Amino acid sequence: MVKESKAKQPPAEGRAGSRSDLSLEGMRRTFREHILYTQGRFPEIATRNDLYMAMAYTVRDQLLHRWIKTVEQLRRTDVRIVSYLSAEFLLGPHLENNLINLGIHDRVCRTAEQEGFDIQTLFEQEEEPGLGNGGLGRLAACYLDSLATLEIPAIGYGIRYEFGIFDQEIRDGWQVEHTDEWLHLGNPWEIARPEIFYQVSFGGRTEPYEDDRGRYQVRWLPHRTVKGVAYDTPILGYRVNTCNLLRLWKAEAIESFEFEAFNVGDYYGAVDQKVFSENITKVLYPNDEPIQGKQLRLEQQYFFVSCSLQDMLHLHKLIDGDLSRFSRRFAIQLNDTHPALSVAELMRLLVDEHEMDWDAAWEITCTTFAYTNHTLLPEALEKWPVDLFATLLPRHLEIIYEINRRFLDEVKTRYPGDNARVARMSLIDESGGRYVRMAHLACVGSHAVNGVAELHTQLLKDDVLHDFFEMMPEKFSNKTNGVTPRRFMVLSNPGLTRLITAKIGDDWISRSEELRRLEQFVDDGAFREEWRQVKRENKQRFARLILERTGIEVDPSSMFDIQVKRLHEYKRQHLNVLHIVALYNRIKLDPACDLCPRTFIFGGKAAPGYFMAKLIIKLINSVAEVVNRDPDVSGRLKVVFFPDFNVKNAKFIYPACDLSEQISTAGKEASGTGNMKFSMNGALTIGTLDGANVEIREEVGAENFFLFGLTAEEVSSLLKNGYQPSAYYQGNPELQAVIERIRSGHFSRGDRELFKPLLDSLLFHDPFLLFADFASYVEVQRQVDQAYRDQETWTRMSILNVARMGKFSSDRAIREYCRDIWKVKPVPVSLE
Ligand code: F58
Repeated sequence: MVKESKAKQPPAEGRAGSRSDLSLEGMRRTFREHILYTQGRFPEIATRNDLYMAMAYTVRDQLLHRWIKTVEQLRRTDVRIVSYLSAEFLLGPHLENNLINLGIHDRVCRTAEQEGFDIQTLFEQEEEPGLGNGGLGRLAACYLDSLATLEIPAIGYGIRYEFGIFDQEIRDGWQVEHTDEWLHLGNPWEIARPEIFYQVSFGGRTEPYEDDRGRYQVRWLPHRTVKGVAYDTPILGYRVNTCNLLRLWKAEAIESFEFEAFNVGDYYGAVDQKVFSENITKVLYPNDEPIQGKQLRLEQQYFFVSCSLQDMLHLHKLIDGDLSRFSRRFAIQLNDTHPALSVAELMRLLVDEHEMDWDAAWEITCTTFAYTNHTLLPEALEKWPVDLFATLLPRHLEIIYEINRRFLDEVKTRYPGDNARVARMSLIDESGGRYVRMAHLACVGSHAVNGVAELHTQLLKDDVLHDFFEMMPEKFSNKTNGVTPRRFMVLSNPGLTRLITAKIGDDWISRSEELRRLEQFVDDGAFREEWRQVKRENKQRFARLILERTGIEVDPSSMFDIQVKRLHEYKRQHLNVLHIVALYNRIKLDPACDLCPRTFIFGGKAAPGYFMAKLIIKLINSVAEVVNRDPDVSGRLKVVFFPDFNVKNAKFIYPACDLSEQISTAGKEASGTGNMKFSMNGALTIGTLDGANVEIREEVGAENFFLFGLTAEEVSSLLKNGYQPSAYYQGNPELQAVIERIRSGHFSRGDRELFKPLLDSLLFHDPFLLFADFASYVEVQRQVDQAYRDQETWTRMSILNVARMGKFSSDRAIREYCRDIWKVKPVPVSLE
């Protein structure tokens, strides 16, 4: 793995003999002590989990040592702290990542090997905290890594779900969901803080009163109150001493039992109250689109927002005391609209609880918050029924009405007589039922609003948030997403990391622009051969895992063509399937036809209630079953659905890829981040001009990217002018044959009904324009097939992809947020 350059290593600090001793001997001793005194085990009978736990505690000691130093440094400096509010953090396993960031990964692995100790099985033992659905949650995790690496004081705030994203099993080709019991063997990375808790109330009514200064005030008389308890996870930066916190909230009953109810004999009523409270943080909603109107989801959002803001106010009071300076202490980023209630809650805390004037409170609120939008799908914009709001958060609804009243006054002044605009911009949607529009609340209550890729930001300005952009253009900016090279290169792809580091040193790990220096080796044949060797080994490693998890044997010398991401019609996994069936048809027509051997690999979870997405999984598996067994295919095509795609097994997938499928309908994918992870690991992309694909292509060069399909503009005008999928269908015999092959029941044991809903949707609606893009996709896939035959050229393209992907490090993204939005600077931490 990475060679640890002495210069970059923080000093081997820590008092000898103490738990912060980072020497091998010191860590060995701490490890033995944790087996005995933390796990309470005799080493001879320690289980694999005991060993993993002891190892994790040994590493955590190192993190906490650095966290203490970070806090001490913050106490000495008057700095602004970034507070990243997100309903999801998809962290992935901690152990190996922390070893890398501590700079001791290779040393620990080498020593373990010498002592005959299989450290890989310890890494395997860790259950990942799957506290997120997909891109948005994983982005939050990458940003925490970069914040710490850039030595920015920061706190992540979120929800400690007892059950994260479900585990996926494939049974008879269908997705089956299992509860994610990530906490069942304990979580050594978190520190429970039973003494850090806040009360959060729900329901009831409000009541006006006059305060002692004769001012109009409102008090909220809630119906019920729960307690939020803090659980902290230390987040260490890469080879720096900054160790920030991720603070997740767990809901508990205020008292274990309501004693009054208990005493009058209502034992079950009392227990109900406890169960009711704890329900709030029981489970992550497994949808990658919002579920509108689910009360528990709104409770989750308010619960974590309220705990987090109360915590920030508490911390601020400890350090400063003057609330008017709150926004100088905290820069709060809203990760999508899930925490947008913060705007109303901060106003409530300042105005009702701290008796601040509305205008002063509003000024603080707007200077504190910034909002990131992550979607372009209009149906994915969150809105909550006003009735539900009134029942659950009556005071917040009043505050939102007041914010709206003042805001719409401004709109009316700016655009006199433009009633349509007022209706469009209102925080309340009254176009059919009444709803609170969370994106509008976030826009109005923030000083900065950003999209996550250039194209996405442009479409926000032109379309989704056009009125807001027109009225306050200065708020809008773009912050193209990035991913952390620590997890997605160093940890996932040790072979490539070693090869790159041998050529250009290891600075690129925290200065990703340095990767450009690889370009000078692109003409070096020996280097290209080493590059291919790394890819070969990664493919062999993944092939073994595929065999273990699916029973399917794949050929590592075939092209690995991979699409892993949440299942969604706009992401068009089924377009990929149509192409596979087209190739299959060609083979059936001409068994000798010349095709470059390919292994098509899919992975991703479908929302449990999303019928079409689940049917697409079934289709992939059905096609796989037939294609993989057909003797005519004779190994030229293989199709695999790799089950339970998550952060833990992603490390085997990205590095093994030759061709990355980023084929969403243009204008639908806000950014995508998987596209970055693949390209950084030397895969070439076949993709549309959507999300960050546009910028990836710009960076790596059009000649190193397989582009196909309509542009966002073409998509939108086609839809506007009445798109007819049948026109494309009639004009394309190959497409007809593909559809006919599926319709005939060839992949469903003669069942012509099974895939009918999917085919009908395509033939009669095709909202994501698969038919319109089919011909172009198939043609570019033909070019891919040709290109892969020339391995020398392919390798050049692969090297250039990696060399030119520096922009897509989350370090770059976080630097931009720091400079343009949060106005914060690094605060180095020393261990002295
Ligand atoms: C994703 N959104 C975007 N939402 O789809 C993707 O293009 C982008 O790269 C990524 O955010 C990061 O910016 C996304 O993952 C969710 O999962 C939400 C979960 C909660 C319900 C609503 C969707």
